[in-house]
Amino acid sequence: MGMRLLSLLRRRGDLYRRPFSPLSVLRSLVGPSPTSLREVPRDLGELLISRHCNRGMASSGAKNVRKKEVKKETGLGLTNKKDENFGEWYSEVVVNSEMIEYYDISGCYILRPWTMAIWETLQVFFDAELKKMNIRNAYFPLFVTQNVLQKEKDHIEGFAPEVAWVTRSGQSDLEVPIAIRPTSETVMYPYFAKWIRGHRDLPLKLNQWCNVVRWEFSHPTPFIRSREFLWQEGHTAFATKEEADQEVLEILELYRSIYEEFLAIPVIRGRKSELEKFAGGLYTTSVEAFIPNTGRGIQGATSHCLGQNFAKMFEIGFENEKGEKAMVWQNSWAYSTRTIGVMVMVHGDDKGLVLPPRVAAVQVVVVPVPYKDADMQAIFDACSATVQTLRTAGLRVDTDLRENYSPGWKYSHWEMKGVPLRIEIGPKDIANNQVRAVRRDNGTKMDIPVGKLAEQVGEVLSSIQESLYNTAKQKRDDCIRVINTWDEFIVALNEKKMILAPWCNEEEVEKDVKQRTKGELGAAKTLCTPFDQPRLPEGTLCFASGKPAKIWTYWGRSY
Ligand code: 87F
Repeated sequence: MGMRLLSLLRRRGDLYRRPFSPLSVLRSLVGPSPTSLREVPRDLGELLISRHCNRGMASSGAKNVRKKEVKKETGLGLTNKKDENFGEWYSEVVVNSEMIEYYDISGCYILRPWTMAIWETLQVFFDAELKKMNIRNAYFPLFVTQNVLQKEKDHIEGFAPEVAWVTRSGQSDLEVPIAIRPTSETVMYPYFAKWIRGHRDLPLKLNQWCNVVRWEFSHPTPFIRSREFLWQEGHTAFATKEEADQEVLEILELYRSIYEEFLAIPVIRGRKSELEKFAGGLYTTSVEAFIPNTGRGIQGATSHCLGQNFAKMFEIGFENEKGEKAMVWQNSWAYSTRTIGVMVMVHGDDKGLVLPPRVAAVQVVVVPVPYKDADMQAIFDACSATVQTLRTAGLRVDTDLRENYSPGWKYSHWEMKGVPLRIEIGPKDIANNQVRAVRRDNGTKMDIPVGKLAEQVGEVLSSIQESLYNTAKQKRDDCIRVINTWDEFIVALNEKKMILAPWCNEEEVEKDVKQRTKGELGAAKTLCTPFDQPRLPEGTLCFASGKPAKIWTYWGRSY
């Protein structure tokens, strides 16, 4: 295990270190005794600890000590199965894993520390990459006046119902209502116009990390469709279209990294159709993921070239090197907390969340497994030493020494929270100078010699990261259908597939496909035209119009 792999899995800061809890209670209940080897199956561990507690308490003679009794496994598992009731399963997972708490305003959710740790990991990566590109952070206000917002009225029109307004302060109505930003073009661009004068002021490349509000009316879903969400929005201005074009793709590549390298989710990079692009821009590129269980595509992040549309609207002009007046070329791009929802949907299973090691707040959890007559002090010492060794190697490790929960309960708890690797330490492990490691993704168990802890745990985490990606890619690829005719298209759509089809690239035809596939589950639309285009044999016809096909495009239902 090279340092490279370790540093890949390392997260900046040690947010999740906790001091060890006092062991005295358990120690006094179980008492030091000669090590008994693992003669009892691990699953019985919790029964044993429960018995020990009772015995210890009985001998202590104090009635109120009984309260320390080990909790039974109640209410820990999921009641819904991923393959049977996906929507309910998802809601249950995000809550039971302690990522989300529901809030009393529909479409608004509390993002708990388990979620924020993931968001912060993505932020640290992306922010560092932006700095390499000389893109600087700024912060613009949350509010925007009606006047400025409407400056953009051509494209805002379609979005207008989603804009939330502040109309009152205390008991008095505001003279003019103030909008809450749904995105910040109108907030920022008047100042771009002010700050950009000559070619020396270009490029102007800003990013902001913030929240935005879109008052959605369709069914809210944590992370995926919420009325307030966190994102970064990048807004840049260049002297030339070439520079803008290049940045669009550089940013898209970072979005690909976030999905594929951090969240272990395969995505397709491509261009949006005219109908699906950001109406205010010139062209839109995106990374598209797919959720096999629902058969829906999901736009993972977008990187737009705005062309000169906004420059004209907001009069963002400059004097070029020849002393002539020119308009800037602009881009805007964003990814949001939706990324985390996609991760839950793609990797989660019937035991709960499954976290890719690179984003997990806790990559390894160490659980002591007390057995009858075991030397508890030795077990706890081994747990502490394991934590120490792995933390020194740069991994994010926690230990669960709570004395009022059984090992079995802890296993379920950390499985629900998706911790990639569990290390169990019992008497037999101590006798053999090893630990038992259990993978969250596939349940594989292995014994790791103490002397090779850092090295082997690092390797296992890398292997989990890789295998999550490969499994997700296999499942995604199994859902892709390449079709040529309308009949094949309908069959594939009914089978909830992501469909790669030869298309004439005409807006009217896409509208027609939408119309013809309208139904309870929603209409089919284009997801993207992949940059990676298969060969299009001469004479290939559009699956929907029968006209000559120009491109291969992904179609499907989507979020
Ligand atoms: C909702 C209400 C008002 C999306 C909205 O993608 C306006 C809008 O402009 C709106 N929903 N959009 C498009 C956002 C475009 C663009 N903004 C900067 C991005 C990336 C970040």
